[in-house]
Amino acid sequence: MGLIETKAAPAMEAARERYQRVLRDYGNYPLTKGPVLVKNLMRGNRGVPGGMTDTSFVHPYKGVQFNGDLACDEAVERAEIPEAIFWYMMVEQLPSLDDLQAFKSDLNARLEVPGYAWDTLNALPVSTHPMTQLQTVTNALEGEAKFRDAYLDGAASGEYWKLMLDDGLNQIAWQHQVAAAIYRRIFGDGKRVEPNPAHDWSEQFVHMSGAEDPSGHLTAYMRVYFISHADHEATNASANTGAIVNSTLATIASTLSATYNALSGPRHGMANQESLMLIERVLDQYGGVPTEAQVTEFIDNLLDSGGVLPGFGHAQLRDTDIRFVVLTNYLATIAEVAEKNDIIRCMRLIADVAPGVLAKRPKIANPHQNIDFGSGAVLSALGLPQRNFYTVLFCISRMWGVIAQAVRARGEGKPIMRPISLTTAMVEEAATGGPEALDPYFQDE
Ligand code: NMX
Ligand code: MLT
Repeated sequence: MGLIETKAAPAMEAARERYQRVLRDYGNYPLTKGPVLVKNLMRGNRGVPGGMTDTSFVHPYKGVQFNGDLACDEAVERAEIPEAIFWYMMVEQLPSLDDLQAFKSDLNARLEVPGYAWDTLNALPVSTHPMTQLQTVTNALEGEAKFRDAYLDGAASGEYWKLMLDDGLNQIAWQHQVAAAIYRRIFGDGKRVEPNPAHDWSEQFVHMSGAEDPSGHLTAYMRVYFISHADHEATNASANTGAIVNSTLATIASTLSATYNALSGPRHGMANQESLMLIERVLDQYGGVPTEAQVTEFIDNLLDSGGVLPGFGHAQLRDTDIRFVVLTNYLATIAEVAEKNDIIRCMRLIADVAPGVLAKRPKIANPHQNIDFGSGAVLSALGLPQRNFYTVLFCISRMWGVIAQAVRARGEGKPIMRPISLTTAMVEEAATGGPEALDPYFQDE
């Protein structure tokens, strides 16, 4: 039993007891002030509580709060590395230096990636999108799941979280290696670089990717990046997908692969790639950093032609994403370079101008920047301009939260996720005949 399992065990036991008690004592209490309206359902369940996790909450104005109390900026300051945030989500306390050292050693002992993962990767054409390469190798690693064998051997349900944690720690030790190998395959000389156990996880990633980082700024930024993207409550599209898949008792590898598939869409994790593409398009169209009037004109034209401005808007947030602020604040450490960098100058200009332009379109609920508008621009300024790789970085960040959520869900004894769905005719029936018209379709509790 590793230290994180020992330390997480009391938190997990308390979480299970609390989960069962809340269900038992409050199961029949109403959860929301008003009824769920037809438009809630028809607009992607917006505003409807659709999941439950204690690893983080997303406040509409303040943004993500790990374990419901540690804001993103504080998390970056106090945890410093994603390993510590994972520990926080699992153990409910930040690790001591000794805890962290033991945790790093545990991860380092798992660094050997099964050889067939590399064979699987190398079987794909180099031209395959980096996200597809990541999803494919992650899915292939399913074969390593200790949970699956133990389950088939009749493991007790109380043991599930430990098995999922064990598999999850293996994935943590492998995923940055897979991502770095994909990067080198597509953008480098194709040779893999071994991880250095003396490094932390983020340092290992930068080292293995072969990216130039003589100043250490890229590594420092990656730590901030990985923490900022690590978790965003249970119901964003990727975490929700992962939670559903894991609730079927599928393996952590399948859970991650499904999570990554959800992240691959441009309304979600691919918006970071699209944001940088947009900035480059603006620079190209105006022959350099445009004026405010030109940015306004560009956005108006984009929206008038039915386009979407990537990196703006959010399904839950209603103000500038704290993660955008945290990531772009990093530019202060490379202020001189940033001032002269056209991508950064253009990103900042659009970030200033766009909210006013978007706010004139009342249908857009949140005209502010989200994490994706800044994350890639900073990466490009730090020497990582390969934008179709950016969603891979989002994936190996989100991995930390999805594993923590899955382990906790199994520890709490949550059941398979299975909400009811309605036909359009039923929605019309409820709207015209009152909600009781749907009674025959609901199961008895
Ligand atoms: N540019 C243009 N139109 C927008 C934008 C935007 N940035 N954001 C919302 N709208 C539109 C949206 O398409 C919808 O139009 P319609 O009714 O014609 O379908 C209308 O405004 C209402 O949408 P909202 O209720 O404001 O947003 P919703 O909760 O449905 O969607 C996003 C949230 C994030 C999908 C949406 O804001 C968007 O597409 N943003 C751009 C893509 C992006 O940045 N995604 C990344 C999100 C963060 N992440 O990391 O995943
Ligand atoms: C995320 O980090 O998952 C995105 O901001 C999307 C979301 O929360 O809905």
